[in-house]
Amino acid sequence: MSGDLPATLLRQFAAVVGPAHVLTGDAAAGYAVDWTGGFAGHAPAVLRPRDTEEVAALLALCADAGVAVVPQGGNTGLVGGGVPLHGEAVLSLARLGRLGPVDLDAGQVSAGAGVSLQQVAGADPGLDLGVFIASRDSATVGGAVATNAGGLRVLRYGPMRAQLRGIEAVLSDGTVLSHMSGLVKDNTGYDYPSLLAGSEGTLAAVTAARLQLVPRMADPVTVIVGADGPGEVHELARRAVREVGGLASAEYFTQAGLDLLAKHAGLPLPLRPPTPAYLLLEAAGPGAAEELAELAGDRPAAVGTGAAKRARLWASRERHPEAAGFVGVPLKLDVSVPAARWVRLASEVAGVVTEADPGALVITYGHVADGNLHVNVVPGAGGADAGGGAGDGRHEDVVFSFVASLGGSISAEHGIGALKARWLALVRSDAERALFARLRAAFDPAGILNPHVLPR
Ligand code: 2HG
Ligand code: ZN
Repeated sequence: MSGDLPATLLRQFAAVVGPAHVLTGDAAAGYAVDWTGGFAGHAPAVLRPRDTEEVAALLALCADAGVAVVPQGGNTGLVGGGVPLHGEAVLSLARLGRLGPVDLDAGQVSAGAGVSLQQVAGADPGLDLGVFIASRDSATVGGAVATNAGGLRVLRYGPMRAQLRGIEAVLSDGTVLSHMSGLVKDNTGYDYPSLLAGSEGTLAAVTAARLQLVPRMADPVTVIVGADGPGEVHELARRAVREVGGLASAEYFTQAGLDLLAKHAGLPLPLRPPTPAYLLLEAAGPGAAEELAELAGDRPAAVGTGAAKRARLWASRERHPEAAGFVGVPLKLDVSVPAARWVRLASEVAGVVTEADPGALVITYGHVADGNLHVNVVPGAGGADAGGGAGDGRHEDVVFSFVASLGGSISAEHGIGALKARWLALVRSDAERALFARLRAAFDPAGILNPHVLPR
């Protein structure tokens, strides 16, 4: 299939990165499908530069030739934003793996786009990365910035955008932008690093980031509390945010997800007897254990201090993204609503889906203190959204309309990607989308960067 691009262009790519790093045919196939298997495309070439200069040279060639490009990091995205669904070339940033020395004065580190989040987290024994996601071993800095990744500690440290103290990125014409000095106070014009966070590869290819690190939690305590439903979970989480000083996580999941994980992955249940809903809390610092115990009161609870026990408790929550996948190819809907409406969302969304598709399986879980819920849907027979959203779209329609009616967002942390582009107008006005398109034209006049996500 390398015939999709002219042989002369492939030779020019090879002259930049070396022939071993221009992949075509079978060698390119793994870069064209996402983790869920729901988004599968075709890449006429996968380009694997090793540094910023090579990225710049490749993008300039693509812009001249009018070749569309999808930047790709660890390929752990869930909305089809990092795979070539329309025959784009893939620009893999995975080889940009240079990691810091840690600047202990500032508590910061500079990391190449291809460095994994786990490598950043491990850069210094006393420091940690504030963004903590289940895919941290594969997810990379470039992708996490481009999608503004959230995860399990947002209530404490914010999403990836909040860790950014600088960025290096390449525009589609090959211009290198670099603002990596890591200044905390720097009011010298537009904060374009912040704009690139969450831009999903449409404005520039992120090649490196300057990241603020946070103090590593000392002796964290994890507790899973059993609850009768989302209302009790929300009430407890709200109290935890106010009463537990060192709180880092407040995570929701249900027995329905645990049952699938027990059946298909042999995961042990965290509490016996099981309860309908669960809240996982994690906190550190003086008094954390006592404050968590006080909060749990006489509810059923499991407590863990120490890495092995905590990991066992976390598995109940962290493995939830796999649960629906044991039954079919899941649609991954990631939504948020104002805090006061989260209980309605968590209680009613499954019914909203099954009213539209009575055979659908719905598994919900998420980051309760952020108003964020993950709605994983396996369509019933005949209701499949082949290609993760390219089908009839009725599941997205009903969930996103419900969320919009609650004043929420159709993407809390995963992005718009290919999955949600059709529904953006539910939550962003004509004026906003027109501004998005103008920003995009200013950054990428050639229109080659991830053309099929976000409005043009
Ligand atoms: C999580 O919170 C991730 O586990 C993934 O955001 C959610 O797979 C999903 O839908
Ligand atoms: Zn999440």
